[in-house]
Amino acid sequence: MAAARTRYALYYWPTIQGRGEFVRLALEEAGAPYDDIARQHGAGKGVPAMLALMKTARRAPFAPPFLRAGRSLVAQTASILQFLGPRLGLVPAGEAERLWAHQIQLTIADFLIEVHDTHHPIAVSLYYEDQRAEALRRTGHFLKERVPKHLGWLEQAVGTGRYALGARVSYVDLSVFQVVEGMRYAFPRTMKRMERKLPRLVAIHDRVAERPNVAAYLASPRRIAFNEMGIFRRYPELET
Ligand SMILES: N[C@@H](CCC(=O)N[C@@H](CS)C(=O)NCC(=O)O)C(=O)O
Repeated sequence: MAAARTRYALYYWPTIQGRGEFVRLALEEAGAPYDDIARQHGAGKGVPAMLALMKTARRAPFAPPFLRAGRSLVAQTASILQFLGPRLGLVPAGEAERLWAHQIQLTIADFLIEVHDTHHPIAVSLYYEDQRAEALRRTGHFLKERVPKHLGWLEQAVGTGRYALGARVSYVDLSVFQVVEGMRYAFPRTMKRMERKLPRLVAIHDRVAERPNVAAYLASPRRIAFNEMGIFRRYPELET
């Protein structure tokens, strides 16, 4: 496969895990060569380069993350993973399996919007501090109604095998890992309560964390720590 020699360029914000992390995890697990453009070239140069591409590229993306692979420029996290999956050996070969993987990833994307809206329920242009009352109200509903529904669905979606799509790891498993990590960071009390009901997600999380390439990545400076600029934020006052 010519694709095996491709050097990828990831375009994403340099100071957060965010949605870019789902792509980073796939590249890291596969040991694929890539440049994390905004991080490697610094916010002063890398971010302007990223924003410029959003203006000038043919079929310009709406928002990061996006990935350059040769002449292809792919945006939307789930589409990037759909594109990378076969190239990196991170999805099974069958059409039905690939559609299922994509469906799960799109549902995770929906969940991420809801996670984001807990701290930005009114407008992305406002600071969290300017929408705290609404954030509190929204998070209450999110934790009580949406987290059990989403994570309960994901728990059964990943099946009973070693990994979500069977014996071999796929990008879905890496995303499950990231969702569990993120939720533990943002809502530790809720997760402590809920994890009893999510044994398969926790098992996949643990298996992914132990994979050599992932473990090396997590221990490296390439893994940005969770913080209060990303999607998963810890505001203890929201988790009442
Ligand atoms: N559906 C897109 C969402 C992309 C997105 O919302 N990116 C954020 C960062 S995680 C962003 O920079 N958005 C800018 C904007 O919406 O104006 C995906 O899953 O990749």
